[in-house]
Formats: sequence, C-alpha cells, structure tokens
Amino acid sequence: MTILIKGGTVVSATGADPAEVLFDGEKIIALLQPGSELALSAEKGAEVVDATGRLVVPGGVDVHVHMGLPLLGTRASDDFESGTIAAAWGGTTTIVDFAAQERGQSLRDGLDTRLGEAEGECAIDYGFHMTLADVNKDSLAEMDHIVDEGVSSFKLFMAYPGTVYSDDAQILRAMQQAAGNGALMLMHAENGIAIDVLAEQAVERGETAPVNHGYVRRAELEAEAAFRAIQLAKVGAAPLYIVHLSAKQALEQVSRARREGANVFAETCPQYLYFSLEDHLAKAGFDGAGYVCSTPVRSKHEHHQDELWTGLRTNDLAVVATDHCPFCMKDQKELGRNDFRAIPNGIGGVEHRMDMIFQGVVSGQISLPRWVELCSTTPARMMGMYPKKGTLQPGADADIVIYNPKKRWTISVDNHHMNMDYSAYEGIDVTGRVETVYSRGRRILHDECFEGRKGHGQFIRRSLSQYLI
Ligand code: DUC
Ligand code: ZN
Ligand code: ZN
Repeated sequence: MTILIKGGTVVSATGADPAEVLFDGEKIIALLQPGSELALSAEKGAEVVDATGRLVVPGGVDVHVHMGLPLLGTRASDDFESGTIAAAWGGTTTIVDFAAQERGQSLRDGLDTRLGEAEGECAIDYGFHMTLADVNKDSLAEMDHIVDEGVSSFKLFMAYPGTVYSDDAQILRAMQQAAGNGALMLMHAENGIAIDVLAEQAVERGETAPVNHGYVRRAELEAEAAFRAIQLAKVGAAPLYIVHLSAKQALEQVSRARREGANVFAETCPQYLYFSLEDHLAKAGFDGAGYVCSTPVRSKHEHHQDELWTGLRTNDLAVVATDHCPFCMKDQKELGRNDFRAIPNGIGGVEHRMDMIFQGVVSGQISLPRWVELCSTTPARMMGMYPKKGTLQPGADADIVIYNPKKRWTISVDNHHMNMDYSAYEGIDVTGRVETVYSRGRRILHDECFEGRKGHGQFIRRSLSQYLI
C-alpha cells in the first residue's frame, strides 16, 4: 500500500517546510515538493492522507526506558506491551531499554533473558543497552560479542554500592574495552558511596519522608561523579554519554569537557525540566513518592531547570529521553512509606516526552527543528539507529507522526495509557497532540484510537554510535 501524506509541514532536525511524504510498505520512498510533477503523479497511485495544519515528524526515539524493571523487590509497572503502547500514544515509535547483567552472570545470559521478555510483546520497535554490574575479565571480553549482537552501548553505575555499583578501576577497564570495540559508555553519574552515608544519617535523624531522597542525593555528588566519569573516559579514550542529568553543576562539567573537545554527551529527561524538589518531591503526605527518581528532581530556587533548558539549546544536552520507570503508588511506592530509601525510584513518562518538549517550542525555549533533533534524530544517531530511525528520508523506516500543534488538552491519570495509578504530570495543560502514528508503515494510532498490536515491534540490531570519533 502506497500512502502520501500531504498538506502538512514536515519537520526535520534541520528545518520545517511544506512537503509531502510518500511511503510504501515499511519504508519511506520520497519527500516531495507540494504541487510538483512528482507529487501530482504520486498522488494518483496512492492513498492520500490530509495533514493540513499539522506537523509531520519522524517518530520519537526514546533511548532510555525500563519496562518491567525489577527494583527493590518489585517491578516497574509497565511491561513491554503496555509501555510500548503508551509510547505510541505519545508519538514515540522506537525505544531502547536495558538488558541487565546480574552479579556473577554472563552478559549473554542477561541479554537472552531480556530478549526473551520482549519477544512478541512490543507494539513498536525496540533495542537494548546492556547494564554492567560485574566488570571482570570475562565480562570485559564478552562486551565485544554483545556489540556484534547489536547492543552497542553499556551502562555503568557510580551509584548503588553493593548492587550494580562499579568502582573506578572497573569503570576504567570497561571504558578501555569500549575504546577498542566502539561501544558508547552510558553513565549513571552519582557518587553512591557518599549518598549512602548521607541517606543513612538522614534516617538515623528520623528524616524518612520522600523529600529526603532529594536532599541526600546532592547536586555536588552528581557533579563530582560526572567530573570523574569524564576524566576516566578521557583516560580510557572512550566516548561517554551521561544519562538522566539533572544538576546544573553536572551540566557545567559536561559543558567544560565539550568545550575542551572531549567526546562527552548528556541526556536529560522531562521530569528534570518540569518538576522540582520543593513543588513535587516535597508534596504533602506521601505524595512526593511519585516524584522519587534517581538522579532526583532539583531545587527550583537553584534554577537547575532553566540551566537544563539552556543546555538543550546549546547542545550540551543532546538528547531528551524519559528514563521511563513507572511504579504505582499502591503496593509499590508505598514500600518506602517509612523510609525513603525503600521507595522504588522512577517516574513514568514515556507517553509525555514529545508533548512536554513541544511545550519548549510553544514557549520559545527551543525551535521546532530542535524539538525533532532532541527527541528523534540525535537519539537515533547517538545510539546507532540512523537513518533507519530518526529521519523522514528515502529508505528510512516509515515511522511517522502527524502532530496537531494547536490542540490543547490536560494530562491526567484518567487519560494516560501507562500502567500507573497516578500521573506525575497530573493537571498540566499542554498545547499539541499526536493525531496519527505509523510504525514501519503500519498505522498504529489514529484519532485517539490505538490500532496497533503487540508483536508488531521488532528488535533493532544497532550499529555503533554516529558520534564516535
Ligand atoms: N537509574 C536509571 O537509569 N533508571 C532507574 C533508576 C536509576 O537509578
Ligand atoms: Zn541511572
Ligand atoms: Zn534508567
């Protein structure tokens, strides 16, 4: 079936212009000038979709999600089916989740487990990073094979001593290995050893409420870890991508390293742009638990949020992902009612990323092309999926979103599709809404109706990051 989307404004990372998108089966065939001879002749043999007044953009690429992640005795509440359907509702057509190496486990086993969990369950295409919890001789050697399997990035943790934490020696060795095999190193940059001291002292003082999660995970400790990760990456000669950056001091470290020419990149997430320690994490009663995530949301008085928006403009923050890691209040966040350390840390947001970052276009903080670049094109390039994903060009997958930039609506637990009993974004008025979504040429969402199915999504064997030097 050949389809022509006409009448809309096609937005790419480099511009926004009237154009027609022609696709056939799973692939885009052409971008056509409206009224051109080619466009007129294409129209004859195609089903025509009218996108007048709409934006036509490449499907969103969310490179940081955790469907069903086991954490603190429970599991993230979206599984691959519910999470990928929610993603589609929000205009995201590709996710990159994580396969985990447990301590003592081979990478291969960790990857096979996760591939098995996702198989036949996803409504949109998906890839994996691999988290390293046990960097040793065997797992270092295995990294090369995992890259060959299409898992070309590895996440390390400078937090969580006793579980997934890696010390500096392990980090350096993993980076040296990545320098050899071309993988991108992802870093959870927080000094977990110091954080655990502060957390223990807070609980000893009886300070157990959710807000203390934000107090003990101090910005200085994110900045220190970011600095150390950058130095280790320079010494190890590996490219570095810092995930879920939330503190302006950590951003300063990234900015400086980039100014000095280091191959360092960073991602932030909508929760760090819109939520604060005072207004959200410190909510009355136990409601702040809904905003417990790591790194934490930051103080509004210190203006971290403004600095992150600046970083998005200057490219010191190159990607917006969600770190989608939802937990329900009931039975999940509740686990930490008497001790913030036991609150499963994560926020669900895979459905809202495109809309929340579009608000930056509405308010003039970023341009329309930058929205596409941050949410689709750069993530695809960063994670080795471009030009299959992240662009509307001949040969690319027909992952296409038709977006109504004028539609106003209000986010609520009553209208979201994530498997959560609350919405961190409750009551936020937004302008702009996804109307139609194609995933590899198949219409999976239209007019507020999900038309896709689990099992449509395919595993993406990723190439190396295009940001390697
Ligand atoms: N880091 C993540 O990236 N996701 C969930 C929890 C965490 O610490
Ligand atoms: Zn993390
Ligand atoms: Zn995460």
